[in-house]
Amino acid sequence: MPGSTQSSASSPLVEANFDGLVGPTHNYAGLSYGNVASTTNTGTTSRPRAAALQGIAKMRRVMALGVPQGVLPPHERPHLPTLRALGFAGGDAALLEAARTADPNGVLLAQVSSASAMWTANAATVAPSIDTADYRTHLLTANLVSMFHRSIEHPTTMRVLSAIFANTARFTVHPALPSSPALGDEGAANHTRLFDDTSTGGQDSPGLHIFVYGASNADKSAPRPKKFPARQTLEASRAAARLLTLDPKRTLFVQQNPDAVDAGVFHNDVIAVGSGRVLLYHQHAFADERATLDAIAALLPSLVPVRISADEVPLAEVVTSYLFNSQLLALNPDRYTLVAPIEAEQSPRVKAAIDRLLADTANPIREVVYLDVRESMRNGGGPACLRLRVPLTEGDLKAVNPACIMDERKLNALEAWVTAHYPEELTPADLADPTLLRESRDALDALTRLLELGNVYVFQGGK
Ligand code: SUG
Repeated sequence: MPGSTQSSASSPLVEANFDGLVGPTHNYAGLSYGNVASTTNTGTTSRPRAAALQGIAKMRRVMALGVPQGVLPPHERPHLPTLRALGFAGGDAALLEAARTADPNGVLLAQVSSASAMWTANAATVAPSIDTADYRTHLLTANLVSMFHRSIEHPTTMRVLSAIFANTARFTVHPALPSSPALGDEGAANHTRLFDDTSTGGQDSPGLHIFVYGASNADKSAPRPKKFPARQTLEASRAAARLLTLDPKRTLFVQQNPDAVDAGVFHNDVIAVGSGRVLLYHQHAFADERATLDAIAALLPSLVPVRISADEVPLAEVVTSYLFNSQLLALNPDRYTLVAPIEAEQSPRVKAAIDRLLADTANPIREVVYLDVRESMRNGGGPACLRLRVPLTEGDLKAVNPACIMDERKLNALEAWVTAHYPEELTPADLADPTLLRESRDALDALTRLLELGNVYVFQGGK
């Protein structure tokens, strides 16, 4: 294979998870139209320190289950380069004051202050070396154009990913697609890689890549959501598959159910999760359930579909419980683990559905772990939103910036760093305070040294 750097034949993949660290400006500003939790909690008081510690506790728990655990840093917020790009001028404090005065409702300041980079399932779409034309791991940075506060993430995400996956013989990090609504791309939240883990190949098996889009930009006559935005376009998904150099014969493009988008399912990972040979999904996940399942089974005969019907869990409760935003860990072909938000345990109907599927030996999901990521959940981000899955060979894993791969000592150091730097509480009104900006910069400066990232932020001179 031209450009091949390694043989994939005898190198089993291990799925590493890169969790986003919640940033010090974590707040509830109601910025995401179509995301029910974000809208419901607008203007309420957030707890950045607790949010970051909940995220670290999740990493610790998942790491203990045997998953290599990486971390992606928060972005610099408030993002003053965006205010300058919008014509505001002056020093730091003057810029914040000008933004506050220009928009007394505080929306602009909230948009440049959101800690939304924590949801790293939206950072990029990933294809492991075993599936790509040049046997490199490819990562396509997501443009996140649908929401202004998220559309400013991709330049920093690109720099961060390039600093972590810096070995160009093994990794290719692609810049985001052009920032047009025609090419709205929300990353791995709308992409699932399945593989046959029962064959002798096990984790060596090539993947089947399922891209789920909200609407086609080109085909305006096709069904589309009527109320809320379809954040992922078919055209963006197709471009992603090309850039990741995937085999078209092992790639599927599937439309999300437009009614589910209108019920608050703004990403596919709010209504389906797949891993190994298992696809856990809701009856209303896809525009055409039968055709989707048939297409997947044709390419992956060992597929185990695990269906939850609307009778068992209605769509509204899918959205409030985030049952499908669980992490599904295929660590052992006979024993999968579901890492679910505690909100799923607290809903009697959802808990009963989980208990039913754990008892059903027709699927390999045997265990559930409920975790508290409530601060993130209140903005519509569950356990699965908080992590980017990166399947790596042993050699790939060794080539990742080691300071970003966690162990107990590094997680302890991160906890101490959060406790030293993060505010306990924040309201949207606090975002104009220059002290918060200063303290956030100090925190990120210290973090880039802990994670050995170099100068990835603009305030540090990063470009
Ligand atoms: O893009 N919420 C994020 C949540 C992203 C969840 N990610 C996945 N499903 N993979 C979003 O809507 C809310 C910010 C606010 O309102 O303050 C926000 O951006």
